[in-house]
Amino acid sequence: MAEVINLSIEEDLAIISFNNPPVNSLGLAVRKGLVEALNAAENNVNVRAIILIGEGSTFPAGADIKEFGHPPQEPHLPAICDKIEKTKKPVISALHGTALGGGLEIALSSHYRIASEKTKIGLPEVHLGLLPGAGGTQRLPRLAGIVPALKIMTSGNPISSTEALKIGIIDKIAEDLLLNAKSFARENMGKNNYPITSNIQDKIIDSEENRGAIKSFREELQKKARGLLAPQKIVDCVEASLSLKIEDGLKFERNAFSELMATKQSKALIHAFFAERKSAKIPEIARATHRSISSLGVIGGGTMGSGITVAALNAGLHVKMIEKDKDSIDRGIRNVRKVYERDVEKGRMNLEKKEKILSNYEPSTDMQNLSQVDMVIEAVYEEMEIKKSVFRKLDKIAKDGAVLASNTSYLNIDEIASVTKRPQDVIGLHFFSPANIMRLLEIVIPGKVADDVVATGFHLAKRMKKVPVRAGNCDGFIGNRILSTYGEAAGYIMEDGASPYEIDKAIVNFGYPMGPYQMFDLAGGDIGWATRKRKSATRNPKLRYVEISDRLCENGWFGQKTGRGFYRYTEGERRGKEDPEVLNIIQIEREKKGIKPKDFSEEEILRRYLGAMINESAKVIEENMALRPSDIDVTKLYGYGFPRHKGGPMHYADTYGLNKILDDLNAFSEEDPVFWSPSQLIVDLVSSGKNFNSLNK
Ligand code: 3H9
Repeated sequence: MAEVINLSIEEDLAIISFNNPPVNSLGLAVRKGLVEALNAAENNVNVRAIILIGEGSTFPAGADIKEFGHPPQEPHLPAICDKIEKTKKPVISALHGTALGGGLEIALSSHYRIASEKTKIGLPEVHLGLLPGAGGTQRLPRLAGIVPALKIMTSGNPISSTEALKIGIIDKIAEDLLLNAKSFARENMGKNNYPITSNIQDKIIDSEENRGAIKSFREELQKKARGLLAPQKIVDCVEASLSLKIEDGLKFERNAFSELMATKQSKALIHAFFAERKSAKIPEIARATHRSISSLGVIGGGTMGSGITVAALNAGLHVKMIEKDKDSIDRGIRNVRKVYERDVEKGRMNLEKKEKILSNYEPSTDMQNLSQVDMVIEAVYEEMEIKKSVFRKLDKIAKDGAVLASNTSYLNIDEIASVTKRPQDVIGLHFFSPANIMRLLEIVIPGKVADDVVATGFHLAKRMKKVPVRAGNCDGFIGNRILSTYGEAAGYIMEDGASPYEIDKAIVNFGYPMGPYQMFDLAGGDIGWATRKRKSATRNPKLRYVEISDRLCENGWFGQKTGRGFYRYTEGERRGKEDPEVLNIIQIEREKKGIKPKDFSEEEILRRYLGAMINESAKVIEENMALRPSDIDVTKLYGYGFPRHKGGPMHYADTYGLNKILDDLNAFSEEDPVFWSPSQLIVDLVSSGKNFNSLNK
C-alpha cells in the first residue's frame, strides 16, 4: 500500500509529499508520517532545506474532519506546526489546489510559501463551527495583518494566490511548483535568518487602529452571524494575539478550539458538511453510468426557466430556450441577459466572458429545435394539463435517449410520464427560485425511470454546482410536503392564540432568516391560495383547516407585492409593520370557531412548529420518499432556511431527544389525533433506543 507521506532526498533537499487522497487531509497516519519524515530530514546532514508538497490534486485541505468527535491522538497538529517552525533548516511549503485549514496552518508555520496561480488559500474552520486550531489565529494576523486575517477566518472563504501574495501570506506565485520550490529552497538555504512567522511583530501591534478593527468586526458579526459562537471566538483569539506572546496566544487558541469542538453548533455544522456530500450517493449511480449531456432544451422563459437556463449556461452547456410566442421569448431573453448584465456591472464577469457564455444560448419559439438536444427541462406553468400537453409534444420531437425532465414543485411525475411512450426517460427536477442561485435540487424518481436517467440528473446537478437530493414521487416531494405540514401547525398555533408576529419572532430567534408569515408575504399569498382552492375537493375533511390566510387573500392582501399581507408595507420598504386589522381578522376567525385564545411561550411555539416538521419528516422516511434522514436535513438547510448551525430537523431532533419529541406528539395528539399522530418510525426508534442518525449509516 502506498505511504500517506513520502520522503525523497534529492542532493541537499528533502521533499516531503502528502499522499492521502482525495484531499490529503491530515489524519493520524499522515501526522505520524510527517513527524517521522521531518525528523529524518532534520537528522540527515546532507539536507539543507525541506519542501512540503501535496501529491494528487491538492496541498492538504485541512485536518481529517472524520476524526472530530473522537479522542484526539498524538502527534497533534499544533505541535507539528510548532516543530516545523522551529526546524533548523528552512521549510518551504509549495501549495496547489486548496490549501485550507490545518493544511494552510502547516504552510503558515513553514518559513516560505509558494503557490501556483490557481491555488485557493483559506481557513474555513468557521463553517464547521470551529476556529483554526493549529496556530492559524496567531500566525495569520502576524503575516497578513489583523483586518485581512479576521476577514479570512470569520468568512471562511478562500482567497486567490494573487490576493495572498498581495497581503504577504505567500512569497511567490509559480507554475511548475516543484521545480520552483527547489530553486526557491536553494536560493534561501544556508541563510540563518529565514523568516519565522511567530517572530513577526510589525503587523500585529497593539494599536488603537487594530483595537478599533476588532471592535467593529465583533459588532458586525453579532448581526451577520447572529447566534454563532465560532466567529466571536475567532475575534477573541485575534484580540489575544495583540497582547499575548506567541506561546500564550497559541494556548489561548487551543482552549478556544477545544471549547468550540464541544459545542452543539460544531457538531451540527460537521453533520451538515457530511450530509451534503452523502446526498449525492444513491443506488442508481452504483448501478448505472449517466448519459452524456452537452446540449439542453429549456421550455419556458419565466423566472424558473430563465434561472435554469443561466445555471445550465454557467455549467458550460449549450441551451435552447423555447417559448410559445415572440413576446414570451423576448421576456425570457431579457430575463437571461439581465443576470449577466448585472454580473458585469458588479465586476463579477467581464464582457468577453459574458458574450462567450451567451453565444451558447439559443432562444426560439419553435419546439422542433429540440429534436437533437440531449436533455429537455420543462419549466412551464404549474398545471398538470399544461405539463402533459408539453410532454405529449416532446415525446414526438425529442430524439431517442434524450432525458425529459419536468421542473415541478409538487405535481405527480408518473402522471406526466404516462403521456409519453418513454416513461423510462422521464424524471422530475425541482429547482428552487432563483434557480441560478439556490443550490438545492430535488431529483424526483417516478416509478418507471431508468437508472441511467437518474444518474444523469445527479450528474447535471454536479455540473450546475447544485446539492442534489433524491426524492420520492409524493405530493410536494420532500421539501414542500414537510413545509405544508409545519405551515399548517403554524396556522393552528395562530388560531389558538399566538399572533403571526409572535410566531415569526420565535422562528427567527431559533435561527431562521425569517418566520413563516414573513415568508408568506415575500412569496405572495396568492400562490398558496390557488393551491388550497385546487386541493379543497380532496382535502381530508377530518383535518383541521384554518381560514385566516384565505380571509387575507380575499381582501387582495397577497403580501409585499400588494403592500399588505400579514404585515403592512410602506412603499420601498421590505420590512413590514404589524397590522392590527390582521389581528382583528384572526380574532373574528377564532370567535367563529369558539376558540378562546391562550398564551404561547416561544418554547411552546417551537415545540409545535418543529414537532410537526420532524413528525412529517419521519413519515417521509417511513414511506421511502427520502433515502435517509440526512437527506431531509440537506433539503431543509439548502431550500428552506433551516439554521445550518442546528444541523437540519433530523439532526436537531436527535440532539433535542427523540423521546421528548414523541412525548410532545403524544400530548398534542390528545387535542387533535388526526394531525398530530406520531409517525411509526419515531415510535419504533424511541422504543429501540435509536435515533435518526442510526439510519444514516
Ligand atoms: C481543520 O483543519 C482544523 C484545524 O484548524 C485544527 C486541527 C487541530 N476531512 O468536498 P468534496 C472528503 S478543520 C475529511 O466532495 P470537492 C469529503 O467528505 C478542516 N474528509 O470535493 C469527500 O468524501 P466522499 C478545515 C474530507 O473537490 C471527499 O473528501 N478544512 C475533508 O468538491 C471529496 O470532497 C475544511 O473545512 C476533510 N478535511 O472540494 C475543508 N475534506 O468522497 C473541507 C473533504 O467520501 N473540504 N473531505 O464524499 C472542502 O471544503 C472540500 O472538500 C474541498 C474539495 C474544497 C477541499
